[in-house]
Amino acid sequence: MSVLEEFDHSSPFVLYGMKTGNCIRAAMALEEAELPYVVRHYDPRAPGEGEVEYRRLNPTGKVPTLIDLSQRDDPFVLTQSNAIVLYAGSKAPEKLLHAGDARAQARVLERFTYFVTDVIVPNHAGFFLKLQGDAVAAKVLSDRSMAAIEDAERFASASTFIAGDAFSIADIAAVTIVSAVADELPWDRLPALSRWFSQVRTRPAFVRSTSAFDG
Ligand SMILES: N[C@@H](CCC(=O)N[C@@H](CS)C(=O)NCC(=O)O)C(=O)O
Repeated sequence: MSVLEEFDHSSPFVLYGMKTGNCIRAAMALEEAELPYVVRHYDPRAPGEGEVEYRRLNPTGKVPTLIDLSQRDDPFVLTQSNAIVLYAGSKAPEKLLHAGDARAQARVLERFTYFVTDVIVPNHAGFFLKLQGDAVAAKVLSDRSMAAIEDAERFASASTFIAGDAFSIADIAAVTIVSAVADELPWDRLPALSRWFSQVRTRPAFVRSTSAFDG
């Protein structure tokens, strides 16, 4: 029996992960898109007996991994937290992608990719360099990531949310990475971003996603 055949299909989505920013980002997207999912806790650093099975789903051994069982005979496995965010967005396009208005949707993708490429990527790369003991290179990347977050003050100054006056996947990418570095940001110089951050963190989807991997 394959790994996918073991699921009971009682919930259309299964999200493997643990309490990390990448996994919370994926969970928040499912919550915002109102896609019913169950969580399967998986810690890549202590995978235990489930590792072989898990790597059949995700050969990298990393989390998160999403399984879409909504087409009973054609399950779909998706890795990469930001791909999961986009996939969830595609299930609720008017709500999360501002679909129907080409310019508004392009703005969502612009701001989403801003946070992915200019904030999340250097943050993660800096984290791994620090683990390798290269503090100087780690700081270069961390500083770039933090500067990009500070520059997002102009997004929050111009509109209620990161990509306009309605919530979108850009806010999901942004709030999860800003939460991870919130203690290091100069909030007194970021009044609009501070207002946005407080607002998005009170969303039920954010609250539920941060506790999705507890227990
Ligand atoms: N780019 C991937 C990164 C996935 C990733 O590195 N996940 C971490 C946890 S947040 C992990 O599984 N680390 C274990 C490892 O690197 O072996 C994503 O966004 O999903």
